[in-house]
Amino acid sequence: AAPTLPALPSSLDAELRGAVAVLTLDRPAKRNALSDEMIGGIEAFFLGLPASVAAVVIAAAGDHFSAGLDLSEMSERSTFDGMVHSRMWHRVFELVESGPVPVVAALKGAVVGGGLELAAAAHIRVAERSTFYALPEGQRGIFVGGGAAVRVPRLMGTARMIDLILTGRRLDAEEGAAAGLSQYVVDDGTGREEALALAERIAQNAPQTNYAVVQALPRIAEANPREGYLMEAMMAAITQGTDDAKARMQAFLDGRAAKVTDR
Ligand code: 1HE
Repeated sequence: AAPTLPALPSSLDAELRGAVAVLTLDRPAKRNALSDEMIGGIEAFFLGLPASVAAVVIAAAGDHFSAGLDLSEMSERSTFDGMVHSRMWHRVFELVESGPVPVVAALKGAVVGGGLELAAAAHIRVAERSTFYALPEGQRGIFVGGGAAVRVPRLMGTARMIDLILTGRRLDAEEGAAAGLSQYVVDDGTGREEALALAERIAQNAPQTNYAVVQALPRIAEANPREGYLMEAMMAAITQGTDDAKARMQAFLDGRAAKVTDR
């Protein structure tokens, strides 16, 4: 049977484009503010990815990637509910970061608060020039709760994150790229296509290499070097032992594979 994606709430849209699945935040009237419904839908999307999917793009409808947590859902929440809510976001964004395949986020406009937390869980961020980043939690009287305290310092360093949250200031696309928040800056209106092109290229990599990059590399980078080197050696051995790797290396030696200079 043809692969299908799970049913999603109307605030999200999903599309299969060959080996790439595109998830679109589709609540532009509310600047893609992340409601509980959307967080649940993101979870359903990642849990229901067909095995034929080798890479994911997260894009957004409208002018903004995401204005972060849906503040209209917050006022009724008790302290304990807040704890459970934050852990729900952690669970879902962990699926983004450590799911089966690489994820490319196409950013534009506001990438703010929880929107930056979602973006930070992706593996590659492509930012249109319109992108601006901010952590307005200081003005709202709250703290980050979707993993930013762990993931954002990894990208930009703790001091830069402290500056963002204490001052509430914005970084534009170029400043964000220089600080480590995105790996690419592209023209307005092209982010989704650029992210798709990257995802299509990623989908052509050997699955065992993509798996090692998503599952092992972040752990190795944070492990003690002694354990890190051992994990690296195990992943090197596992990947190179596959028939797929042997065939790809032979193809290069026979002059049938792309050279680095062809890319
Ligand atoms: C929202 C939200 C939201 C917009 N929750 N409804 N995030 C923030 O503090 C960011 C708050 N948002 C903004 O600063 C601005 O909306 C934007 C800069 C993103 C966009 O500005 P603009 O002028 O294009 O749109 P707008 O007129 O402000 O918003 C359009 C509508 O979206 C409006 O609703 P409407 O019914 O009056 O049309 C807004 O109320 C609504 N809207 N953002 C709910 N965030 C797990 S912890 C994570 C912690 C956080 O994420 S804190 C950061 C929250």
